[in-house]
Amino acid sequence: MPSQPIKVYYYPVSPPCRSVLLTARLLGLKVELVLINIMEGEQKSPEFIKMNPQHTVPTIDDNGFILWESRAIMAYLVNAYGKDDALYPNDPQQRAIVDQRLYFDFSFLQKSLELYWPMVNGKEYNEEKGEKLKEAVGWLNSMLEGRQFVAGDKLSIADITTVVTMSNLDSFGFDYSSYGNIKPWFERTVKELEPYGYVEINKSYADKLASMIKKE
Ligand SMILES: N[C@@H](CCC(=O)N[C@@H](CS)C(=O)NCC(=O)O)C(=O)O
Repeated sequence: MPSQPIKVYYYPVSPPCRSVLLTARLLGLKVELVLINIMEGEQKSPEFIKMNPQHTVPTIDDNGFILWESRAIMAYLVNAYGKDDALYPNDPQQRAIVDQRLYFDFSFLQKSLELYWPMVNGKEYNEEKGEKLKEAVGWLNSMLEGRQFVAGDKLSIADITTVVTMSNLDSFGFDYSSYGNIKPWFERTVKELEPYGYVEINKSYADKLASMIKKE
């Protein structure tokens, strides 16, 4: 365990922040939360830029070790503090599948925010982006064939990022009922994460993000 609590610079509505907080909870890590109100531009302060020139949350400070990019942070936390490698396996091939799912979520599924975020600012639903998203959700559905979790039979950090993305979609009203493998995986993953603050850390803020869109 770290000698001092790890500082997590975060904004609660931010999906990647939610993924990091869920991972920290699963690992039983003590964290010191530092709220950065990105809606007020606090991430552009000289102090924050000095630490993270890319000015993004989440960013962590683990006793002087600074890291940003949620998926890199999640992998680091498991590598450094996991009691075992269950969430991010050491086996090269198993880890490669987890990495593939992490990159898939980052490159395709999570792009869904490019569909929904402009709607917060009053833009129309974009059909072309909507079709691309449906295709990506279809790929996720195929990857889940014969698997309990996205990368195999155990929960991994790839399930955490993916469930955060998919919960946003769920709250936005995306209908994934026709993708037969997704609902059971989603429910299974939520059940695993519920004892670790799933509703408080993730679901409530996915709903909040969606309400920002519906308000427009
Ligand atoms: N790929 C990054 C995305 C980080 C990111 O873009 N965070 C947003 C909030 S969701 C942010 O900090 N925006 C403020 C800014 O870019 O100035 C991750 O997964 O950590």
